[in-house]
Amino acid sequence: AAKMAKGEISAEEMEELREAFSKVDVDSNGYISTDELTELFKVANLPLPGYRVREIVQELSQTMDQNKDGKISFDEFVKVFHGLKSSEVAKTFRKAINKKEGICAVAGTSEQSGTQHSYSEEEKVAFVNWVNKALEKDPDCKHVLPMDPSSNDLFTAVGDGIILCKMINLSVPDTIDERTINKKKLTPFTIQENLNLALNSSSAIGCHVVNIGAEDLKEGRQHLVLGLLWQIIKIGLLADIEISRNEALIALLRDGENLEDLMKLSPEELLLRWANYHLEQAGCSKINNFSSDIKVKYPKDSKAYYNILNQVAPKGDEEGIPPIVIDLSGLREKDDLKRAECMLDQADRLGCRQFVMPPDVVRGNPKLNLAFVANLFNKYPALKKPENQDIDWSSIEGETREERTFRNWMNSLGVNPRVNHLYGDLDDALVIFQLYEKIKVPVDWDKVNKPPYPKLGSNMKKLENCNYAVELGKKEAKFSLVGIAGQDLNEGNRTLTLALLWQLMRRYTLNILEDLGDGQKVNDDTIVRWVNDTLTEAGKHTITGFKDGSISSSMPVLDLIDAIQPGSIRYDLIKAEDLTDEEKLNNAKYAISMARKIGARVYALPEDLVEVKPKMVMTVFACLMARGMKRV
Ligand SMILES: *[C@@H]1O[C@H](CO)[C@@H](O)[C@H](O)[C@H]1NC(C)=O
Ligand SMILES: *[C@@H]1O[C@H](CO)[C@@H](O)[C@H](O)[C@H]1NC(C)=O
Ligand SMILES: *[C@@H]1O[C@H](CO)[C@@H](O)[C@H](O)[C@H]1NC(C)=O
Ligand SMILES: *[C@@H]1O[C@H](CO)[C@@H](O)[C@H](O)[C@H]1NC(C)=O
Ligand SMILES: CC(=O)N[C@H]1CO[C@H](CO)[C@@H](O)[C@@H]1O
Repeated sequence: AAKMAKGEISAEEMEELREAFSKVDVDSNGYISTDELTELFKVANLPLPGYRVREIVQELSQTMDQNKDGKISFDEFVKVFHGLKSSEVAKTFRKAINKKEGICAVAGTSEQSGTQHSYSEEEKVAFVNWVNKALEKDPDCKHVLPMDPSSNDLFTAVGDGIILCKMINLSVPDTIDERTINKKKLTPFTIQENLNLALNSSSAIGCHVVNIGAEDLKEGRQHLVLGLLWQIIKIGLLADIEISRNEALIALLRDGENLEDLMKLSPEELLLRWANYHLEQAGCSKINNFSSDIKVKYPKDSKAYYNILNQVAPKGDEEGIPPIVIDLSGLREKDDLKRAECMLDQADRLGCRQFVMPPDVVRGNPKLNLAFVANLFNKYPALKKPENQDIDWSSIEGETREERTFRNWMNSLGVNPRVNHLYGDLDDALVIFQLYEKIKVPVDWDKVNKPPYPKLGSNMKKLENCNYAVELGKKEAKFSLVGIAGQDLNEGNRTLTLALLWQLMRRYTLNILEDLGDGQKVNDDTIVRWVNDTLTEAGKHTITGFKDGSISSSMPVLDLIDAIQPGSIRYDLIKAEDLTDEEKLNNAKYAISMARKIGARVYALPEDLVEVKPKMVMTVFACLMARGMKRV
C-alpha cells in the first residue's frame, strides 16, 4: 500500500468508520447526537464507570462538533476521530466501536469527575424563570425560590430534590404523592430519599435517565441538571398537544388526510402544524422548524411570531375575555434584537413572555423556541373543533393506562426515536429491536431496514422488519407469540402488539432480578415466595399471588416497603380496612411514591394496584424485590 501522509485515512479505515457511524446513528438521520454516543458506550459494555463515560462523551462531542450545532456529522466525526487517533479517548472509543455486542447498562456511578462541562446559559436562565413562576406560590419551595437566573442558584436549589419532585408533578399531575416528599429538617439520608423519588419518578413519566444519579443532582452537575429539567418541562409543555386531550386540534386536518394520519403526528409536529395554520390564516408563508426558520427568514422581520400572536390574541368574541390588540408597529424596527424585544413585549401582554430572550429568537435556539410556542399554544390555542360530519369521533380514544406505562417504560430506556404513539411508532419495529437488545436478545442489524425508507414500497421495508422482529421473539427470546405475524405489528393490532410488549417488559424486569441473583432463574413464583418470606419475617400478612384481592388496598405493598426499609411507612397516614374506592386510591398513590422513594423504579400507576391488574402488580413486586435484594 502507498505510504500515507500523517492524518490520511485509508479506504479500509474509512469503511470501518462509516460502519461505526451508522451503528451509532440509530435513527439514520446522518448525524449522531451525544445521546447516541452515550448509547454506543452502553451497548459496547465497556467496563467504565459512568462518570468516565460522561467525560469521554463530553470531550468527544466538544472536539467533534465543530460547527457547534449539537450534532455530529460523519465528516466532523472522521476529522476529529482521526486527529485523536493516539489519544486515550480515541482508543477507548475504538474499543467501544469494535465491541458492539453485549448489552449492559454502564452503571450511573457518580464520582467527582473534576471536568468542566459546558452548558447553555440561555437555557439555564429560561428554565430558572419558568420554575420560579411555576412554583412561585408553593410554600415548600420558599427556602430556595425565587432563584436568581443570572447566578448558579439553580444548581444548589435542586440539590434537595424538592423542586424536581414538584416540577415532575406539575408536568404529569399526581405522579408524586405530596406526603412522601421530605420537607423539614433535611438530613443527607432524607435528601437522598427525595432524590431517589425524583429520579425514579422521572423514569416513570418517560424521561430518559441514563448515567445520572442522586449524587449528580446533589452536587449540581450543571449539564445533567439542565438535561433532566428540560425533559421534565418538555413533557409538561407537550402533554396537551394531543388529539384525545384537545379535539379542536382536528381543525389542523388538511385536505385528503384522515384522522388517523393526524393522530400519528408527534406533539412537535402538531405544534408546527398549529403555528403554520395560524400563519396561513394570516396570509404568511410557512415555517418548517422552530430553529433556523424562525431565525433566518423571519425575525429578520420577526414576522412569524408577530403574526401568530396576532392570530391567537383574544378578539373579544368570548364572554368574559377582554380583547387584546397586538401592536404590530415593532415590525418596522430595523435592529433584529430590538424587533424581537418589541415582539416579546406583545407576547408579554398575553402573559406568554416565557423561555426566550431576544437573542434566543434571533439565533433560533430550537429548545427555547419550541418551549415558547408550546406555551403559547397551551394558553391560546385559538382553534375551533370542526363540525364535520365525516369525522368519526368515536375513533378518538386516549391512551390506556397500560399503553402509557409501556410507552414511558421504553422512553425511559432511551429508545430512539422517542415513542409518542404506541402503535404508529412501532410500525417499522426499530424500537422493538432496541428493546430486544435491552433484554440481551442479539439483533442482526444487517437484516434490519433503516430509514429513510424509499418512497415506493416503504411499507414493504417496514413489514420486513416486523417479520424479523416476530421471528426473533419466537426463536431467540422464546416468547409465546402464537398467532402473531409481522403484519400485526406493522398494522398496529392493539391486542397483539400489547402481547409482545408485555413479554418484553416482563423479561426486562426478570432479567434485572436474575442479574442481582447471580443468574438464577426467576419466575412469578420466585417473586411471590420472596414477597411472602419477607412479609412473614416482618410479621405481616402474605399474598397468594398477583391476583390477591388484598392488593387492592395496597397494604401488602406498603407492608413490603416497610419490611425492606423498616420505619419508612407512616401507618398513621393510611387506612387499612373497610376502604372506600377513594381511600384505596389514596393508599395506592402513597405506595407507588414510597416505592420510588426507597429506590425502586416502578412504572405502574396507582389504579393498577386498586384494580389489581396482575401484570402491573407483578412489576411492582419485582421492582421491590430488586430493591430488597440490594439491601445488605
Ligand atoms: C401533585 O399533583 C396533584 C394533582 O395536581 C396535587 O393534588 C398534589 O398536591 C401535587 N403534589 C405535589 C408534590 O406537588
Ligand atoms: C429548518 O427549515 C429550513 C427550510 O425551511 C431548512 O433549510 C433548515 O435546514 C431547517 N433547520 C433545521 C435545524 O432543521
Ligand atoms: C387483532 O388480532 C386479533 C387476533 O388475531 C383479531 O381477533 C383482531 O380482530 C385484530 N384486530 C384488528 C383491528 O385487526
Ligand atoms: C404465599 O403465602 C400464601 C398465604 O400464606 C400461600 O397461600 C401461598 O402459597 C404462598 N405462595 C408462595 C409462592 O410461597
Ligand atoms: C431510573 C433511576 O434513576 N432509578 C433509580 C431509582 O433510585 C435508585 C436509588 O437511588 C437508583 O439506584 C436508581 O438508579
